[in-house]
Amino acid sequence: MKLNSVPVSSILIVCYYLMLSHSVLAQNALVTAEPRSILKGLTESLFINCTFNKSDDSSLVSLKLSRALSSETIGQGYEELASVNSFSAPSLGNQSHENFTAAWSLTTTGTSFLTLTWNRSLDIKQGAYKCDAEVLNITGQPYVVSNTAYVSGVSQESQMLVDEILTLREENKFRDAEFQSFKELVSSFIASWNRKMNQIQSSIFIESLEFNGSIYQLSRANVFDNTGIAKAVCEIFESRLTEIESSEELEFVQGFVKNNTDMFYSYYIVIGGINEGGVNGTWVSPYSNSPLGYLKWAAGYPAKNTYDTCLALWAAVGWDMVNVNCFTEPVDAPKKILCKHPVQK
Ligand SMILES: *[C@@H]1O[C@H](CO)[C@@H](O)[C@H](O)[C@H]1NC(C)=O
Ligand SMILES: *[C@@H]1O[C@H](CO)[C@@H](O)[C@H](O)[C@H]1NC(C)=O
Ligand SMILES: *[C@@H]1O[C@H](CO)[C@@H](O)[C@H](O)[C@H]1NC(C)=O
Ligand SMILES: *[C@@H]1O[C@H](CO)[C@@H](O)[C@H](O)[C@H]1NC(C)=O
Ligand SMILES: *[C@@H]1O[C@H](CO)[C@@H](O)[C@H](O)[C@H]1NC(C)=O
Ligand SMILES: *[C@@H]1O[C@H](CO)[C@@H](O)[C@H](O)[C@H]1NC(C)=O
Ligand SMILES: *[C@@H]1O[C@H](CO)[C@@H](O)[C@H](O)[C@H]1NC(C)=O
Ligand SMILES: *[C@@H]1O[C@H](CO)[C@@H](O)[C@H](O)[C@H]1NC(C)=O
Ligand SMILES: CC(=O)N[C@H]1CO[C@H](CO)[C@@H](O)[C@@H]1O
Repeated sequence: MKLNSVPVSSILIVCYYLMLSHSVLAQNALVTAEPRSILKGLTESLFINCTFNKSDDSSLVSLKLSRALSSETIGQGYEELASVNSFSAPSLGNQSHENFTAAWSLTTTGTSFLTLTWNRSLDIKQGAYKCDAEVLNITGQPYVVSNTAYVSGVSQESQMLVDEILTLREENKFRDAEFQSFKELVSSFIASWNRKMNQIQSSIFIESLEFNGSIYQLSRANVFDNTGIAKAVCEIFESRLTEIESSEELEFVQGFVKNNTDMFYSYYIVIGGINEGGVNGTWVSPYSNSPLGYLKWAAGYPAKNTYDTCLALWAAVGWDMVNVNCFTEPVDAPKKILCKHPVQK
């Protein structure tokens, strides 16, 4: 009996170990941006740190940082900014075009990093900054783990305030000392505001990776509310209730919600779309009021029920679209909302 139980438990331990190390690995590459929001003309430095923590079953070959500047170029590819590897000299390819300073450390144990710092406000750019760690796993197979940090502008109102200050300086209405202190006041106000918003945002939402120039935000809490409230919650974070525009987008969103909901509940994820014309009415955008361009109903939907005027993705039908009564919530089918946030303004 004892002899028999040994191999079984060893196999379980090995399986557990492989599962564990596999799931840890995906999170081993991280990229952080400081600050995450920039004020054009006022923010004076941008710090991007791409890090990789070694795990027992992998070794790091290289770290690379690249950037997609705008929503037009995101998806069409990233421009490499710098890379370092364990075999040859670092490639700081675009340093002369970019005015960044680089620092790095590649270690065989612990944390490796590649950081880039821009220290002039003119050189700082919004965009998606991607960190790629090329890794060899225990069997010597190479693969790449990636993560992306988004550096965005501030709200239009905040930027208008900044532009106003910069204009006043141009017009010499400010003495230099006055300008400096005003600038510091505004910068620190906006920075602390942004920090708060970022904290609130990450406690309210799970964020997706970028798809076609946007990220998606899935509410952590289950909401018991209607499309109007869902819209308002998205709006606070300068997002919109997700309107799905293509089958590719639906597939991405389905993958994201699948990855971030547990299997014990038959969740409804409320997305953008309303039907005010009764059971035979047209499904329209809650923003433009024009008919939705893309719909993928689950079999048997839309249900002909006067109260089911809210559009959702439903776990029980493979996350296809259903119409649902937004004002009631069966215990086993809680509702969440999905907002969509452009990476770039
Ligand atoms: C790497 O390890 C350090 C120290 O334990 C930790 O602070 C950091 O968050 C880790 N980074 C990643 C990407 O896991
Ligand atoms: C980048 O982040 C890592 C992990 O948090 C840290 O060890 C490293 O010192 C950072 N690099 C710089 C230049 O601050
Ligand atoms: C780099 O900075 C210098 C001044 O420090 C500036 O003259 C030059 O135009 C900058 N290069 C780029 C590509 O922005
Ligand atoms: C800022 O960048 C310039 C040009 O790259 C460099 O000469 C200067 O030392 C940097 N200053 C700081 C504080 O890093
Ligand atoms: C190593 O990577 C290859 C290719 O991704 C994969 O097929 C293999 O299962 C990995 N081995 C381990 C032990 O993770
Ligand atoms: C990407 O976004 C554009 C602009 O919103 C849209 O027209 C296009 O259909 C989207 N592409 C996909 C594959 O979803
Ligand atoms: C969902 O998880 C799988 C497996 O980890 C991953 O390949 C996929 O990119 C994830 N999808 C999204 C949209 O995050
Ligand atoms: C909806 O359309 C069907 C089929 O055209 C019709 O029989 C039904 O009476 C309509 N219902 C309403 C409430 O207009
Ligand atoms: C190696 C590399 O990425 N070079 C790029 C540096 O920047 C210029 C201008 O932004 C690009 O044209 C190069 O392709």
